[in-house]
Amino acid sequence: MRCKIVGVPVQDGAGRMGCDMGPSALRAAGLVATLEALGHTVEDCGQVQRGIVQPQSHSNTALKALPEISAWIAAIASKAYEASHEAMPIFLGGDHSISAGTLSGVARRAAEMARPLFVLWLDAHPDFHTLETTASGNLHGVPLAYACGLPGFSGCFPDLPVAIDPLHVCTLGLRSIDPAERRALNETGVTIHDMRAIDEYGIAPLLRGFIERVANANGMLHVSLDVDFLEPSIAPGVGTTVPGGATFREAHLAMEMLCDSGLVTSLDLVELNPFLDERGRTASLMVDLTASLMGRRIMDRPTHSYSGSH
Ligand code: NNH
Ligand code: MN
Ligand code: MN
Ligand code: MN
Repeated sequence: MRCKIVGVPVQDGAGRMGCDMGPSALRAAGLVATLEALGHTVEDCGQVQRGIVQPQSHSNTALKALPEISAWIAAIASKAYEASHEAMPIFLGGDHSISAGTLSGVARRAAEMARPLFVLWLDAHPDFHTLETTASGNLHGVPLAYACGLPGFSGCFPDLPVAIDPLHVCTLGLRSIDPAERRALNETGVTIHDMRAIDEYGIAPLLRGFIERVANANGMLHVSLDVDFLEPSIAPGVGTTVPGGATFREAHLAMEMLCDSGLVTSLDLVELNPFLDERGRTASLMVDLTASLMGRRIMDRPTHSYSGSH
């Protein structure tokens, strides 16, 4: 596969500083060499540059860095559209506000190709606030709502070229949902496989159901992987740890199943905060998960293809 690495050093959307070092840490953990060793052609496109910041105000006075994030989204969206031309873009965050831009850009690409865009959101949080409902004011809490066309973003964030159908969005791993997000998720019909569902049914049947929907619709699939999807004891390098996350094997299994599906067309690796990491272990885990998504496997064929005698 042809991969394009796009660094997106945004930190203003998170509550604490350090995510701007995420792209460097992912590169230092060997992302490019890892993908090349799996047989992919990799082009490192360097870092996105923020657009011009226009002064802005909003009735929600809790909002932090609205003009800066808005300028980032515009620049990221155009880069995402460009990088998704006959290549698989891998966006290195940066906090999760970058996905407002990556989703906008890849949704425009999918519309142009007349294919539906599906989104798999791997996160402890749904990031489904609007500019009105966020109480923290941290704009990494809004990108999925923006990309799905929820009201209240116009005039503040760049106009969306095309909104994503919430019925094409599946969240996996949620365990921290604010009341306003809960209401909006219920109203829009986003699929929610929260941690309880993963505990109760296992991650494989939940993910398989979504993959089948994408395949049946000939969809494109954007995967957005927030570090805090993972259990904090294995992934400490993130500002918003929530106990009870996906285990090492649950996360790898999800990536392996996505790889086997052949459906993934773009990827975000977000919320890595190298300032909070322990000797690069979270960065390395994110690279290893990307390797599983891109073809590294325990045996040289999928386990489910084994048949006959044992
Ligand atoms: N919902 C909370 C907020 O809006 C937390 C969001 N933090 C995240 N999202 N890390 O993935 O502030
Ligand atoms: Mn997130
Ligand atoms: Mn999160
Ligand atoms: Mn549909």
